[in-house]
Amino acid sequence: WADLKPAERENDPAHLKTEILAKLAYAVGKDPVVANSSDWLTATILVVRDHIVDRWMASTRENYRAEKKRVYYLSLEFLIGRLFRDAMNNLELTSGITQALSELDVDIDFIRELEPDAALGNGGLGRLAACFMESMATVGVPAYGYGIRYDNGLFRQAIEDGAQVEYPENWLAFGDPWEFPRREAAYTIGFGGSVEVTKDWDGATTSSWKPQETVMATAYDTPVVGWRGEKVNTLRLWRARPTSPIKLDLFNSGDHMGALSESNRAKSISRVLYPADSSEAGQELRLRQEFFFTSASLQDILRRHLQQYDTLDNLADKVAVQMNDTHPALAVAELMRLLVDQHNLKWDEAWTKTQAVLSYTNHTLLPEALETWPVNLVERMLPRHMQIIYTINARLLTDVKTAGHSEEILEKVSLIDEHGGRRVRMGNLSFVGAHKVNGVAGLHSDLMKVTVFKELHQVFPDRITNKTNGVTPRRWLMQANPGLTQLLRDTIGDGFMDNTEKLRDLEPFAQNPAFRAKFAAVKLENKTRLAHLIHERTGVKVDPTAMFDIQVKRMHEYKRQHLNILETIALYNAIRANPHKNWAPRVKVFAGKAAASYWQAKSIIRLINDVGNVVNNDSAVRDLLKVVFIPNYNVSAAEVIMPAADLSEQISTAGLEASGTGNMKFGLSGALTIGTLDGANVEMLEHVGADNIKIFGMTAQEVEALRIKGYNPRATIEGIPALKEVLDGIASGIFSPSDKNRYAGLVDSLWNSDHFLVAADFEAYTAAQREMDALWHDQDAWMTKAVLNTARMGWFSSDRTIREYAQEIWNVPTV
Ligand code: 26V
Repeated sequence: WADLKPAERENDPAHLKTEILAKLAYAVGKDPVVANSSDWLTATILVVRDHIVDRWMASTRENYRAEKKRVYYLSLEFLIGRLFRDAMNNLELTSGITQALSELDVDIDFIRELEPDAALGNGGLGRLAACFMESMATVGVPAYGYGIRYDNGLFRQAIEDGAQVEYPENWLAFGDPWEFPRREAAYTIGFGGSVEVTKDWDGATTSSWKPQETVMATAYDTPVVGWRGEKVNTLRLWRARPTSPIKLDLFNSGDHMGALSESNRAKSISRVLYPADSSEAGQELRLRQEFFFTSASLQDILRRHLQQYDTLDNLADKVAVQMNDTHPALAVAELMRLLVDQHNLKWDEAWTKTQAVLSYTNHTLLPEALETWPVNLVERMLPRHMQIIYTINARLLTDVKTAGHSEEILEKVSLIDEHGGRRVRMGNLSFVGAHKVNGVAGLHSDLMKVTVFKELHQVFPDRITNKTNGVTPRRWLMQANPGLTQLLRDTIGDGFMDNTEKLRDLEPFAQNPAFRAKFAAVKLENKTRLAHLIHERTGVKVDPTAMFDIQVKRMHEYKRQHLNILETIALYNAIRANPHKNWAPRVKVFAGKAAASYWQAKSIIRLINDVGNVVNNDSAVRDLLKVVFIPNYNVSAAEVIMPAADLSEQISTAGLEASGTGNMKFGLSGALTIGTLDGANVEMLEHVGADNIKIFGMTAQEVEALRIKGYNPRATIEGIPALKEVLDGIASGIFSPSDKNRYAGLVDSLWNSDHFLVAADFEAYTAAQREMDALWHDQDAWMTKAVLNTARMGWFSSDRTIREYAQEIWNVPTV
């Protein structure tokens, strides 16, 4: 023991075993002979957590001592998943803990799966926030994530009779061993009421908001450990509590329900994650969530700053606040209110600071996902903030007018949309209150300048910048794909683990048959693991040697899972017509949740399941085609799915997928991409080279041109016999014999509007798929491309993305 180096000492199995047994006894309260698997998991997590805590306190202390600038990432979503393997891996304790547990007769892979998957997010935006937290710790950016500690995360999806059914999720049922409740960090959040204006002795006025209702925000902290455990940051999630648990006067007068209703109204703010990632949330509760976590976070930030510096003069030198989409956009008005009304700054001074501190990331151009709130709702819920928004707007419009811009531009940059009921434009509010505004991939950032923010970009041409997304290679390569990681270490050494650009050293091995064989063997092992999961969850047996062709992501018409399933049906028809042709055996894998009220998306899920039912039981296609829908896609499922793909489907209508991040996770594990020129696919093409990615279909420009010219889906479908046959088949009830009209809505919408241009891209997609078939038959060529994908994906690490934010938006150093 004494001879071991500190790192080895920490990872010493004998020592870890003692620590686990101690936790089991004194924290869990169990004797090893009666402890169940969950008890062992809790005890082990608490041991790992102890190893994090020393580094956490050291990081926090050092950041304070060196007066480092802190970055605050405000996000309504953090799609974290499980933390056990992540924390162990980053502390490099995996081997020690595995051995310690095995000596205790505990199977680490079994208990690992008992940890709930923390799904405090919907999809890409929430998972990006989680990758960013890990990368900020890794590159040494002192950072806090701020969000909401939802009692219930994203619903659990079951497939019943082929259709999605939603069940509540309860990740906190047995408590969360990672979190530290911070009773001392609590803030009062106001709602409603009125604004009082007082005149000072010199005639200046002070406004003061008298809320009618108050709610407490209390903090729960989770440490976020970076790679090699060097730095540890904090994820601080707010929980809503009533300011007074029950109204005693009501309670004593016998109105027990009335006394509790106010308490429930408060608690409901942090009850549940909104399970939609587009289309207006609209409800008042959503706006209450947005203000609740924004206000609590800003109060906490100012308190921490003043505690350390006792002045706000240096606020912008020491604080950067990133708004993840417009969900925290009220930060613009709330920071102004805190600075002007509570800390007595002059308006102009406060505005300069606000803009210098805040920046904003846009994640979508879909019109239905751009937030606006009715002026009368904001006025009622946040009267002082509405005044502040009006003042910001008045000054903005004056400046823009003075600069000589037209009436038309004025109307578009205004924070208020005056058409059809007055609404506050949260995108414009965020843009105007921020010093930098970024998109999440090159194409997306360019499109922002000519669509949603066209006029604001004309007025503030230096504000929009691009920060192409990335994913953390620790979770998505090292942890999810240990087989490949080991092969890479044996082949090119460990350098890529600290700098993914070094994956480039793999390039020459793409031409090496012996290496390709090992690469293929790892892939087959990963596919076998996925085949087990598919069998477990769907009852369908799939052949791991077939091509695994995978589309997993939220269900959305713009992502075009229907293009994929329609082409699958066409393939099925072709196989039946010509069963002895040299087809490439394929397993078509789908997974993803639909928002509960999104009928068309749910209809697509059902169609995929219905098609699977027919295809998988048709002896005529033998094992040439299988179609499976894996229920309840989440981070943990993704960790099994991504490393097992041969082909990654990234087929959104060009111009509509802001970036995509699944595309990067697939690519890292050596999947080939079939995709449109959309989002980050464009940059993947640049990095992996045109020979190693299959791009098809219309470009964003062509999409726009076709829409302007007028798109006729009926004529398009009539011109593609294979597609017409597919649609007629679906409409005639081939896949839904018990309910022949089940897909009338879906099929009609394709014939009559096809807003996402499925028919327009159908032939290009089919041709691209047949090219992939041909390539599959040349396994040497396929594997060469697969290796080159892994070798050239290093740039898509979220470490690179975070370094760019640090340098160009936050002005903080990285290590
Ligand atoms: C919008 C709304 C609208 C109201 C209901 C609740 C809600 C929740 C989330 C959103 C915004 C979703 C935007 C989003 O997730 N965008 C995705 O962001 C990824 C990370 O940047 C990116 O890779 C995906 O392409 C993009 O769709």
